[in-house]
Amino acid sequence: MQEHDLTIRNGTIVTAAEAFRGDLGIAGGRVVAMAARLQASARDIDATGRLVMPGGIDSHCHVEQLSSTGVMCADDFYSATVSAAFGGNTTIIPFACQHRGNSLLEVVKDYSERARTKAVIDYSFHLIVSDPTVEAMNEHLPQLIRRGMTSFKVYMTYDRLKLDDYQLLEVLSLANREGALVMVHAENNDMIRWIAKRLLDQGHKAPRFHVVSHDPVAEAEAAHRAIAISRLLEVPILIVHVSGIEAARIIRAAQTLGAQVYAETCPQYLFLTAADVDLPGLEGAMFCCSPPPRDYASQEAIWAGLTNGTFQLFSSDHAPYRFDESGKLPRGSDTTFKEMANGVPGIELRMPLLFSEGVGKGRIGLSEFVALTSTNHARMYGLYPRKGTLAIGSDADIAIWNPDAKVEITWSKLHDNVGYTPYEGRTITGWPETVINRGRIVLSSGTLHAAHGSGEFIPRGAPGPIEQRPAPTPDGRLFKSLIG
Ligand code: DUC
Ligand code: ZN
Ligand code: ZN
Repeated sequence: MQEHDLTIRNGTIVTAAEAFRGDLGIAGGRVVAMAARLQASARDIDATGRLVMPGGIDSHCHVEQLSSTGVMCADDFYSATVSAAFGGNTTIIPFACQHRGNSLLEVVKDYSERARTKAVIDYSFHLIVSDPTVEAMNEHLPQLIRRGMTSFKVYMTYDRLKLDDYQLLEVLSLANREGALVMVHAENNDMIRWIAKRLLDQGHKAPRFHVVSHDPVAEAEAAHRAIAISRLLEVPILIVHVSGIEAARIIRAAQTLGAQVYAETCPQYLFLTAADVDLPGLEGAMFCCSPPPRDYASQEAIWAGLTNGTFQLFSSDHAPYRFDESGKLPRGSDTTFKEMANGVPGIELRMPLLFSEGVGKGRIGLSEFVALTSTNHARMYGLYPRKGTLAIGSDADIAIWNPDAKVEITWSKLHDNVGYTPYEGRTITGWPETVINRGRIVLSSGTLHAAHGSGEFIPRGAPGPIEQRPAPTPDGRLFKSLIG
């Protein structure tokens, strides 16, 4: 009989397809046995009353990244991966960000070096492409794709990052040719700029005007345009951090037409609204991200999108900036909404929040939770089946959850370097107690065991298809076309 380095017994194993009582055997960093009963190995975890799930994959987080205005994130690869691990993750995919004038090869070299000595869980990189020069397009991107960075993010907004439509066409067509996936930040730059200028001219500087300037129509228009570009080329596209009801509907409509449009949403669009940004003084800056949190109708539409198949991915968009001059408030109390660093933290709370409010409140099932937080990320970004599932031969990337643990959220219990959480004071139910990455126990019972630099870079394969669920048409035409 095969010797196991570690066994996990008596738990409920959950994958994106099923949940069943079973035991896991791990050897050489991989799952090598799954059975109703296994003998305990020398190292054995009793998972009675616990859920044994694939470790989370947070495929949208900003770590040790310089913003386009020169602000460095508050989390480096150490604090970000520790925080991610405490939130049940075993892999993160942050962004190696090209600013204009930068060589993508140099950007990746520098980013790899930063990660190598610090990460405590596995990681890969997306690229951010802001300067698609001939050299970047013809040489650097194809080379980096071959080295396993098979996805890149492009921006339709932010003056110093945005691509125009022609450039978007070029980047999508290259991605298709070379086997990569394009992630799009969809907001109309000129609409936002135009509104913001008029607000500032009239003396409206407070954080809540950030939400006013990032009107939902700006998001919906850009989503529609990005989809049109993708349809024109018949190339898949992924619209990230969808916040509003209108954008969600536009994406759903395109999916119903058969367009290869995928979408991601994030905790801030389920659990925050514009009212959170409307606080006295500058405090609302702690809740400002782009696109911004919206209203209850949008929250409901985002929940609906998680269950009806509009969204394949639930990511954090962790963008860690402290509430001080190093991040949110570069000009102290004089900072206007246009000058604040954009983004909210969420790498540790992404899964606990969704588990508590989604699974715990009956909005999504356990397997949907696993799909939205892990399996679909692995499939979408070319990590499957090595990661994102529990199967013979997969990496032993596992989070063991106590579904009954009650936790009052307070920043001092978290492990990021941000200094606050937008979810302070909420009580949630369910928390990952033990996290295992490639068979290594990264943490258990609140104690970190993993050393700096023990996480590995994981090169990724071609982006994989995810089954899209067509929307039922209200008048039954889809049904009729199927049976003649
Ligand atoms: N918006 C982004 O596009 N990126 C980081 C954070 C944010 O709010
Ligand atoms: Zn973005
Ligand atoms: Zn982001």
